[in-house]
Amino acid sequence: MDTKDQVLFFEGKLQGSPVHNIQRKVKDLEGIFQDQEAYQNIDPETLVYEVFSYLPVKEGTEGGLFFGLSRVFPGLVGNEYFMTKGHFHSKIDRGEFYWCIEGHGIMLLMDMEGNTKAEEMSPGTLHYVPGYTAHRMVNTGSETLAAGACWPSDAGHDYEKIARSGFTRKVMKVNNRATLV
Ligand code: S6P
Ligand code: ZN
Repeated sequence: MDTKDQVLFFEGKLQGSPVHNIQRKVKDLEGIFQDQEAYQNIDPETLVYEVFSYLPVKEGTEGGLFFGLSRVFPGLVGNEYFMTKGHFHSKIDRGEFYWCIEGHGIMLLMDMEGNTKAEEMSPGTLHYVPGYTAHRMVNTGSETLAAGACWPSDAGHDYEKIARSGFTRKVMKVNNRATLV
């Protein structure tokens, strides 16, 4: 068997020659966190999350699937937990599955009217992101929050809407507890 292009997904890692890695540092997340002063005071090189992805077909292909592993590190910007940028899909009706494999956090889901739903993430929880729904992972724990994800290869990412108006609710540390505000 030819193992050159084999992809392995175990022990919280996605490995193999076809796997891509993207890192998002504090300096890449301008405008995402609320507390600007706290944001400016964090080392811009601090790693907030990384995404490993396996894209077996060309981006935009109809009918294919992509696979990813997102790892959000523990941390805070002011009182706001480290989280992913969050996005709608460019083909906005496209859905996605996420499942948590490590750590604790919240999957924030927001529809186009701005209604937000928060789903608790812990190892084994499964999360369906319907179409027309922005999604973001928030690490409320003290370890890395890791989740696998699978989405259609023609979904794309629309970060613009979130950059413009954000999510209507945020997950903050209030009295030592994760609170939706
Ligand atoms: C792709 C899927 C994930 C995210 C990843 C990072 O549709 O939802 O792979 O890309 O969790 O989040 P973001 O918002 O920075 O793309
Ligand atoms: Zn997505």
